Amino acid sequence: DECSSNPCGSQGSCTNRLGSYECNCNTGYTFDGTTCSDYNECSASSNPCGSNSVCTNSVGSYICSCQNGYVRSGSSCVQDTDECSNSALNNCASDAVCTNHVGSFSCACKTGFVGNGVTCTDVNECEKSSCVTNAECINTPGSYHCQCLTGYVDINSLCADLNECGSPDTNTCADSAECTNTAGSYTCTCADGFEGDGFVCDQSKLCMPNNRVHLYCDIFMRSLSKPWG
Ligand SMILES: [Ca+2]
Ligand SMILES: [Ca+2]
Ligand SMILES: [Ca+2]
Repeated sequence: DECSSNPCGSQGSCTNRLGSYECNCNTGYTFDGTTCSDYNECSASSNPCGSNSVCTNSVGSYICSCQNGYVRSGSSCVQDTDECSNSALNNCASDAVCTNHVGSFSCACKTGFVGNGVTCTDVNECEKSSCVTNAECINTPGSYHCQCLTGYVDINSLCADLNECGSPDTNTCADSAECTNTAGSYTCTCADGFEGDGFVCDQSKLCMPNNRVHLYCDIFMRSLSKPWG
């Protein structure tokens, strides 16, 4: 009984015959006269992978891949053009993403835009999005941002009133005017003895050199020498 020495190997079953034996090999293996060895499917007269493909033999099986310039579509290899690689080959909008498919392509609007991919329109997020109090929404192509209103400053993503009176750099009150901070702005008021709109304050006529006898002006002129030098 030749089968007792397992001549067919691990990939086949052995049948004892009179003075001989027979190997019944597993799929992917063939009887080479002695044992069950790998069968090279790729050596068959017709490519088992089909047209436009490359067959690569492996132990007990084989692998199919597509030739250069071809892509897999189901179980066959077909020629495809990457329409996305050339804007002349697709009609996607400039604000869209082009995706290549076998035999076709598709367009989808980028984030922040709406449309069918061929036409994409900016979403005006400011119609819905709510910025914090005292901020305005600025719509931009594909996005938006929030910006504190004039007179407010961004502090921890909130818009807080700017105290313009805290620094001469942030107000244009006249030197002889009093600055008063308000929500979102400030006011300037000419000091006593001065006349004007707060931004330009002229010395009151009361205090002109030829008119200094006025009691009020006298008090005022004395006070001037301290805070305003
Ligand atoms: Ca394509
Ligand atoms: Ca937008
Ligand atoms: Ca203010």
